[in-house]
Amino acid sequence: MSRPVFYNCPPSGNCYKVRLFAALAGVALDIRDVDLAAGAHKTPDFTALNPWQQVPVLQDGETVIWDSQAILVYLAEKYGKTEWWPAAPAARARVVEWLSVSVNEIQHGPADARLVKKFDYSLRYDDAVAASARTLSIIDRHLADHAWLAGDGPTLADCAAYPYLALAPEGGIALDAYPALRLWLARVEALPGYISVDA
Ligand SMILES: N[C@@H](CCC(=O)N[C@@H](CS)C(=O)NCC(=O)O)C(=O)O
Repeated sequence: MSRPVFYNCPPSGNCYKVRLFAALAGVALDIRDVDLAAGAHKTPDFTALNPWQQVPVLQDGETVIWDSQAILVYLAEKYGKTEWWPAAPAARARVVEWLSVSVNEIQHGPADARLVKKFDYSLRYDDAVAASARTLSIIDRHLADHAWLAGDGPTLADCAAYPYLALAPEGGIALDAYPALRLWLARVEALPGYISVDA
C-alpha cells in the first residue's frame, strides 16, 4: 500500500496532531512541508486540495481530506486502528467530544495565545488567556479522575488535544496550576512511538 501524502507545516499544532497519531499508531506518511511564510498554501494547486488554504491536508490516491480531526478519523478507519477510534456508539461519541473541544475550547484558549505570542497574530490575547484558564481547569478536573481523555486507553481524543495543551507555555500559558493535566502530558509522552512537535 502506498503511503498517503501529508501536507505539513512543522510548527503547526494541527499538523502535529496527525504526525503524533501516525507515530503512535504506526501509520507511515509521506510528509511534505508547505512553506506558509512563502504563501505556498495560497497557490492554485494547493487551493484545489483545500479551499480553506490551510494545512494539514492528506492526499491518499484520489482521496483528499483537510482538517486535522477529519484526517485522524480517516487514518484510524483506513488502517483499522480501532483501539484509537472505538466503534461502540458511546465510546466513539466520547472521542468526538474531545475532537470538538480541540477545535473550539482548546483552539480559542491556549492555541490562540500561542498564535499571538509565537506568530504575532492580531488576536485578543486577554480573551485567549481567560479562555485558557477555564478550559485548562475543566480538563484538569476531568483528568483528575481519568487517565485518558476518552475511555481506558489513549485514543484520537488524546492525539487531538495533546499538541496545543503541551505547547501552551509557548503562548505564555503556564501549566503549573494543573497537576492532573501535567501527569496526562507525561503519560502521552511515555507512549511507545511518541514524537515531539519538532521531531
Ligand atoms: N480546523 C483546521 C485548522 C487548520 C489551520 O488552522 N491551519 C493553520 C496552521 S495550524 C494554517 O494553515 N494557517 C494558514 C492560514 O490560515 O493562512 C484543522 O484542524 O486542520
